[in-house]
Amino acid sequence: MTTTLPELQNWVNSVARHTCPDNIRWCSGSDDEYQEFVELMLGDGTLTKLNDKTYPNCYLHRSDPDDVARVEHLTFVCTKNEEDAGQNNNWISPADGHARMDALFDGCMRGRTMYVIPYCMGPIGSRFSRCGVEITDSPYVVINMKLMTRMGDQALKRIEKEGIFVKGLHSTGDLDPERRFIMHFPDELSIKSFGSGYGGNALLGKKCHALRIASYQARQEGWLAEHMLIVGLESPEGAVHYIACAFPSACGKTNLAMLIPPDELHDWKVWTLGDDIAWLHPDDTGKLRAINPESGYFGVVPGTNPKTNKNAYDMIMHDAIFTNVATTEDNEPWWEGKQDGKPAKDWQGRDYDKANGPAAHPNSRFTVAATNNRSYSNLADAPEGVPISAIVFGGRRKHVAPLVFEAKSWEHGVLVGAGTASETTAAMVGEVGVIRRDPMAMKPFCGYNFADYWTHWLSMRRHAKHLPKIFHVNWFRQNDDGEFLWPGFGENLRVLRWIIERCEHRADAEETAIGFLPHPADLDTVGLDISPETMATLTSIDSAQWRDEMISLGKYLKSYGDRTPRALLRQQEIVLDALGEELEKAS
Ligand code: GTP
Ligand code: SPV
Ligand code: MN
Repeated sequence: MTTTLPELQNWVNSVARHTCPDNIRWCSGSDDEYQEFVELMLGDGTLTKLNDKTYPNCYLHRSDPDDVARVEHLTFVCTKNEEDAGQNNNWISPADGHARMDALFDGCMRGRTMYVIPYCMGPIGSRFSRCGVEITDSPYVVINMKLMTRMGDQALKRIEKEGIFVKGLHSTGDLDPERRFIMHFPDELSIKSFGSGYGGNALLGKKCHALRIASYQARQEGWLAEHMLIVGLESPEGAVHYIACAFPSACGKTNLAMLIPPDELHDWKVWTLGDDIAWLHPDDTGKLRAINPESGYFGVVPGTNPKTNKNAYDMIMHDAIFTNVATTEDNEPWWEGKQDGKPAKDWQGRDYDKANGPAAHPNSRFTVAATNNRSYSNLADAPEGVPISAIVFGGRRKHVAPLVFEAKSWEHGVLVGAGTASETTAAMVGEVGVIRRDPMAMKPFCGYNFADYWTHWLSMRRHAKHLPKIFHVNWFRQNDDGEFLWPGFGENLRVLRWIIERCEHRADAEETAIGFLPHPADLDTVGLDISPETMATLTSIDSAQWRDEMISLGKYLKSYGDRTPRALLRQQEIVLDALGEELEKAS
């Protein structure tokens, strides 16, 4: 197979001349091809087969121990002007970026096969979908792309018809962290990634294309490409609301997207549209509609068990790829928080020894097709997407942030999003548990200057008349003993229910300086073992702490200089003034 599109053929030819592979393989995306690559990797040890009785068609991949997460310090956005990339990104000029990457790619595929993967982000027939072609020398990337995107023949047909595609060039190189870079050239719709085989570094359809490149295009075209799950919530009366939630990496998107209602809310239904990325477009009626550009999940494994998330637990028991989990004596996958079995070998294949740290890597992941998920929505393939009732921002905050609050307006909601802060997690290389600003959960993924991004968010007012309400949640509040105050997981539906009822103007709330908070009685806690004191803590704010929070946010926003939208600073001043009044009244 080759292609009828000269631009694609020429690009593949020129990459081949430059990287010197032994073979070129155009991927069709068929099941047979998937199996062929699995066999190839079982043969050379890239994959091992897991217990086929209990985990049919499941495979384990152990990555290089120095290649276990995204590398933000090695990720670049190469715009012509440095200011356009913004201080939120690493920058290097396109010419220098290409020169550096081309030197790395020179002859790097000698002795290897070069795979050409046409893919479509979003339903094949949707006008919102965008296509790309990833060239890689990693068959592991190919099988992951097969589970996570609509890839192969169908995508190639669309590319040949449209003539437009994102060019993604990837090589694992020698996995030397000193020779590892992920560079984006948004004006050329191209990506070059070298030296990593892991997740978002290597599966270029995901963060590189569907967030960094897409966010850049979305700004030019009047839509939003966001790090958000999309979930449908069906009430006992049969009304369905779709909400989109932006939480930073490893802060609960996958879990929320497929949550199982607690017994007390058993007559609610939850439908998963997406667990990581949403593309939001204003429609003709002035509403925002969302599609999930992906068709599979690359999810955090640790913590998954029948209690926290039975949907996820069950969906990874067949036809799944595990990366960097531990294994049991019976060759089943094992991870911290599994609540069953014990590890024999750790994620590096060593005999398990507590002294070596966790058995499964904290950023160990599963890859599955979305169709494995029992709660997968049949609207996930709808070309027009689903209408969004509420946008929810959130983070991992031990202190300060209450369980939930509602922004007072779209403009205030943009401030709430821009002000999101969260403790860092194992999803990226670096220290864990450090609070950092992660506006809209897009710090690692926004393909341009954050100040322009906030301006773009504010401008959605002009594109869409009936914008969703905006909320903020925090499932991760802790007491002094480091225990979570809120049970989380399925119980989060209680909070989502209040959010929906606010959208329907049916639920009560108290107005505070930072937004509307539920009174404890406004949240359904029937059957929950939670004290009134804890509920009071979760549903109130400390005005003095919030004043500090707002002052620091003001400094942060201003650090973006003249480009920071005045309207956003104005919102920050309004909240700060209101907090001042609250404090004065209290004293
Ligand atoms: P990325 O794939 O990195 O974008 O992560 P994500 O946002 O999808 O996070 P995910 O749902 O995989 O959750 C990450 C970790 O947080 C897992 O270990 C979960 O068990 C844990 N977690 C998720 N939801 C909750 C919750 O409501 N409460 C608590 N305490 N932990 C949670
Ligand atoms: C994230 O870090 O937000 C992920 C995992 O979803 S990765 O695909 O590696 O970016
Ligand atoms: Mn993510």
